[in-house]
Amino acid sequence: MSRLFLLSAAALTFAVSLPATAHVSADPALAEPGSYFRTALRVPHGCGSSATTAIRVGIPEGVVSVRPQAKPGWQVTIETRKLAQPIEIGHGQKTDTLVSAVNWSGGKLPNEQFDEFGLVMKLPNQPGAQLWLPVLQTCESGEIRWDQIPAAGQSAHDLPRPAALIRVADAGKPMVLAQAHGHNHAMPAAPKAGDIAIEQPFARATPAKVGGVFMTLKNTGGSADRLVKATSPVAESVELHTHVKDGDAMRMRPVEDIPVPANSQTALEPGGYHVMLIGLKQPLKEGAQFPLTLTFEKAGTVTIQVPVMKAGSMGDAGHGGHKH
Ligand SMILES: [Cu+2]
Repeated sequence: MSRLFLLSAAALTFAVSLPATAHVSADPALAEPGSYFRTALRVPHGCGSSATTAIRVGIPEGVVSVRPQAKPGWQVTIETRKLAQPIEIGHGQKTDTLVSAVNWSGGKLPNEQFDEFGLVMKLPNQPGAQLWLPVLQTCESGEIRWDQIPAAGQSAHDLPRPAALIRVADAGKPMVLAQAHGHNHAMPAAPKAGDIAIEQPFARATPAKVGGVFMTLKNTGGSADRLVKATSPVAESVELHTHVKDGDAMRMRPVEDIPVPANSQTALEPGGYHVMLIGLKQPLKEGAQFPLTLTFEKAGTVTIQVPVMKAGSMGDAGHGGHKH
């Protein structure tokens, strides 16, 4: 279900942002510092009139984790490089091997069609950084090297074959930045976005790849609002879910938003509305906490710290019925 979501979002983006210049490009191209960033490389045409048969994407310095998207009809292979010294890759983990390039090969993308090659990457915590991904496009006849990087004072628009660019956003999300450094464990007493207080957030410890987050959203303002989006660096994607009765079972279903009426409150609780973490990078361990960024339609965005409680804590109604 989450994959369908991503596909439809990508299609939507495509409709509004097909570039006039038909270069290989990353979309989306703007990322949060230190985030697990999902993007796709769009290949808009072949080499001359020849079909594309392979794409090789170079992974820039500072990217410490890469997961390519599987693609029907294409083989995915990964090239790695060994580091002299192991480095921290977040969540207390270290590695001495990094992905240096990802290859998709064996497919056939006609010149008249475009396609996208998806990646999830853990980006460096460097606000304002520009990450250039050189792309080698191989065709049935010939190849194109999208590997040009603008020099100082030069624009990528002036280059005939620019590398794909990912921009790391400027600072402005201090909680997420602090978490990425691993030193900030302060939890603000009652984080608020505008008139909405986020009370008693918690997640439950789980060894699984998915986890629910619960809280109470208290709206002290005179106008109705809606939670429209949640993101977290600990998961590949985050969805807003509710539970619906399906025969005797409770099943989860993604929702577009979670309403918070004026002068009222909405509980996100087991068996009801919740925030769903999908593709957890690490098991959620009791006693840990992680940042979660909530965006409300009117009240704006706030980043909270979510403590991880014991598995099954505070009522366990419904989550046993989760189907993913
Ligand atoms: Cu769920």
